[in-house]
Amino acid sequence: MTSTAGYDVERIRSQFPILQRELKGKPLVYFDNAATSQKPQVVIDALVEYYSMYNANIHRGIHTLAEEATAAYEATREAVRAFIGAPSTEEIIFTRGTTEGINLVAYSWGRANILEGDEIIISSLEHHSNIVPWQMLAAEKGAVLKVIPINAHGEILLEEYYKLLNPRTKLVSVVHASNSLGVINPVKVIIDAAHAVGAVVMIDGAQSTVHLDINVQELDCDFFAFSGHKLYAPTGVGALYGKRELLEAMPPFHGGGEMIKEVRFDGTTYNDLPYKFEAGTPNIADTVAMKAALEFINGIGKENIRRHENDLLQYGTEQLRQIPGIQIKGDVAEKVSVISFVAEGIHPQDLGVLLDQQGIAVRTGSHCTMPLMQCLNITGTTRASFAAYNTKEEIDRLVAGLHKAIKILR
Ligand code: 7TS
Repeated sequence: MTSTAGYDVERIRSQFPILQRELKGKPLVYFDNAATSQKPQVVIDALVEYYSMYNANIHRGIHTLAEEATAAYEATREAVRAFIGAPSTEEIIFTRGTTEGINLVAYSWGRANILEGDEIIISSLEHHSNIVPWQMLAAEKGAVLKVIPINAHGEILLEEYYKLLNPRTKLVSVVHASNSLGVINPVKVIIDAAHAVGAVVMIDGAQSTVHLDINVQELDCDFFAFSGHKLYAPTGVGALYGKRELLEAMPPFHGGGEMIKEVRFDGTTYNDLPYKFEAGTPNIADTVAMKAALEFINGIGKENIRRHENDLLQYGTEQLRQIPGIQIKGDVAEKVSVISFVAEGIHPQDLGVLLDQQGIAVRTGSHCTMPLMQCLNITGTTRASFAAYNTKEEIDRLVAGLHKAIKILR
């Protein structure tokens, strides 16, 4: 057994049906967890149970099934609140994921608060979903989008960030942990400095929420978005946290049922938080199952998972550093369990295809961070990202697979 003392990785693996699968005649090695994680049986069961036992539309029916579905949906809201340390469930809005959470803020808060000449700051590390909504907003409003530079390791240059801040800065939106490199940003420092000039701060927690302890009150961020599917929950569900006073002052994002108190042809009054931002029938089943995913993580203990993932990260980094011609990008101390690398003279996609032929799933390309790739002067990387169920044996298979692929491609 190669797992960290007390961490029963085989027991954890046995809860993920997909890990029994063979790919190209070999046991699947799934190292694309930063894109989406696999789902444990408890999450799959929660979906089946919902549809088998209490499928109904929520918040509207007075019949038993509707009450049960509503209770389960709202129980997830409480589980999310606790998971990210938010003060109240009114401040937790269910979304389709991080992308929708950021767009909600850009459309609702942004269009109400950003004026011509105002400045929005993002970082060089952002995923496209934390770039494009702000570009669209800036273009519409005549606002200015500024970008915090990074060094060659992918670390934010804080001194340069401080120089960008000024009284015209209205919003700072940065990623907590980079999906492409794994680098963890010093978000607390970034948030405090933004607040000092009166700016609002949004944190993209897509990659951090599964790996790091999140407490939005300690961070003091104004908005925080994450996706369920990266933390063992189904696709199509996530959450946005926002500070109550901001959410209350914001206009709705989508109009429709559920988000209203009263509708008349001569005017409509909007519902209270969080329903004001949840128009229409939501993704009930996947939201209900997200609670099972959060309980799965809490059951193992985030700290235990983190220790295990850090072991994998350290082991994998040491192994990959020994392969001639391989260079790790974002090779810094403060990282989540992502190893992104380039192999001299080899296109990442070719490497990905040859690894796939050996049953190893990695992600290749720009990882939806094209501007970051431009900053690093590369077109893309090969990325291996680890989850609670990965093992050192799997990393050994990656290393062997890389040797084999490099021999073929060189
Ligand atoms: N922000 C970051 C940092 C991300 O990693 C992702 C998805 C998103 C936002 C968007 O999340 P979504 O759930 O709304 O799509 N990242 C990746 C990835 O690295 N590979 O595939 C998706």
